[in-house]
Amino acid sequence: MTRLRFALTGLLAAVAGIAAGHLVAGFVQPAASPVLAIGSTVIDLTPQPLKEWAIEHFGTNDKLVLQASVLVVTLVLSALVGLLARRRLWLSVAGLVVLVGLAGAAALSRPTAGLLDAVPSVVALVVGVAVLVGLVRAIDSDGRTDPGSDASGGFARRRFVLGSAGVVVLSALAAAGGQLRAGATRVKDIVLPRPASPAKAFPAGIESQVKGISPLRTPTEKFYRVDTNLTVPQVDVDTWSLQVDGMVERPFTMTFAELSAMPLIERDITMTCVSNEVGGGYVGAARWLGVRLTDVLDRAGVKGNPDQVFSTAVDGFTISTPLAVVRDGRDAMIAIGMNGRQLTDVHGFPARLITPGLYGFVGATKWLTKLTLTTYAQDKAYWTERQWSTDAPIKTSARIDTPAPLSTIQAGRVAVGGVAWAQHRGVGKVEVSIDGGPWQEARLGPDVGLDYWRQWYLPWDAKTGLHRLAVRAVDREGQVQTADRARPFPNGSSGIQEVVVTVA
Ligand SMILES: Nc1nc2c(c(=O)[nH]1)N[C@H]1C(S)=C(S)[C@@H](COP(=O)(O)O)O[C@H]1N2
Ligand SMILES: [Mo]
Repeated sequence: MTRLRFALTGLLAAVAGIAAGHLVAGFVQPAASPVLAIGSTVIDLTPQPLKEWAIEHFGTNDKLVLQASVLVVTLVLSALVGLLARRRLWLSVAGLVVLVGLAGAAALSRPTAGLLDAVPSVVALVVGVAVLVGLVRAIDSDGRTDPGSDASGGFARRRFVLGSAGVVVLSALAAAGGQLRAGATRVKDIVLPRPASPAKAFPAGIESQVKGISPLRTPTEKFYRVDTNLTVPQVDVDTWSLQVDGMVERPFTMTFAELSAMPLIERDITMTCVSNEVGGGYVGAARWLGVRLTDVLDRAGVKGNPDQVFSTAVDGFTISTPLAVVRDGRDAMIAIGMNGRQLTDVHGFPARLITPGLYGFVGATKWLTKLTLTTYAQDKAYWTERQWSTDAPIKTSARIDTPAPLSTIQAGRVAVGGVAWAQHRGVGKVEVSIDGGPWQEARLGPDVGLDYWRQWYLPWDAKTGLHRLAVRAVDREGQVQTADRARPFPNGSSGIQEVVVTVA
């Protein structure tokens, strides 16, 4: 019984420490909250195959699963730390110091960490030790009382139970307070200037005719999100700046007002994540407003022979983009608007890169704050250090949105439909094969340009039974989407999506 109480004591000390740390982090630095700091470090250290496995199996929930796992492991360890107090209290306190020390080290090892990032861990330690010592005293006073004198034993037990309950309640309040506070710093509303070079008029998509097909433009709140961040950076646009340095004639720094006063272009561009599996959902199409990346680089003037644009986010995350690609005439931009509004915090407010034709991890830096002209030999970006490709054009791919995989549909005339993309080459045609039969040309939705996806559908007389639908795209240069299967690592998945449906 006392063993259980010691374990519980360790657990409660950790809960109280984590909650207090989370509360303080809400005020000083949300990302330095103990569990988040450890989680972020785990993300950075996770070996490639495990990362892929997690993204594949948990999808957008991978962050939640990670945080829950960190929490569970921490609680188990802290219960063990609590048990140490049966022998010696100082042993237990030392255990707690080690646990919290790891969180503090994790917080301080973030690329942009300052001393302030240690504060949540220090608070966590003080509160954790206080709870540990307090509850151990309560257990001890229970043990010391005369077994015959029920009254004082009951009193000590009550003290332990009440103390524990108090810790639980206060911790819940502190954790909730930290959460509220971290979410309360919202990004500021700004008015975007009009583009000097507006996008062409946007056509109506065919989603109103073909039920279940992706809309031609992805609403911002439905747009996929992929990044390494456990807390979304909340950037203050008034103090934000963009620094341009490295192999340039005239390094400079500019404010958001200066950036948005440059000539703006507006373009419809489809983004894809390299982690997208064939048929997957890490792809979205939006209208972006921004400054041509070459305009900004020209202002600094290229010096020597740099081969990459090395971009840095406010949290220290980095991305490499081949300079030759940026300068080949495509609409690579520093975007400040998405779908007619300022960027949302999850999509990189106040400014991000968009490079049409490249996967996001080599051209779409969110929360951008620095552009460095350099060489691949000199500087390695986050994913380059993890052995992903530096040259990563988006592979041609087609996706079936309807009918859904393994669904049961009514016999009769139905539409097989979806979207296909071959950014910067353009979708030439889309073909569907039913039950391994010949490739039949699908009808295409409106053309929004080379960098945008294309909706497609094929009317189909569905007959009762089990059927296998496959789709592939052909780009405008006549290149057929490859049937060779590849995993996302190191430069994007490939293969042909097949969907099995039952026709009743
Ligand atoms: N700062 C930062 N920018 C980032 C990332 C990141 O982890 N951190 N991930 C990249 C990846 S892998 C992709 S696919 C795109 C996704 O952009 P989205 O979340 O707006 O869809 O952002 C890119 N930019
Ligand atoms: Mo990505």
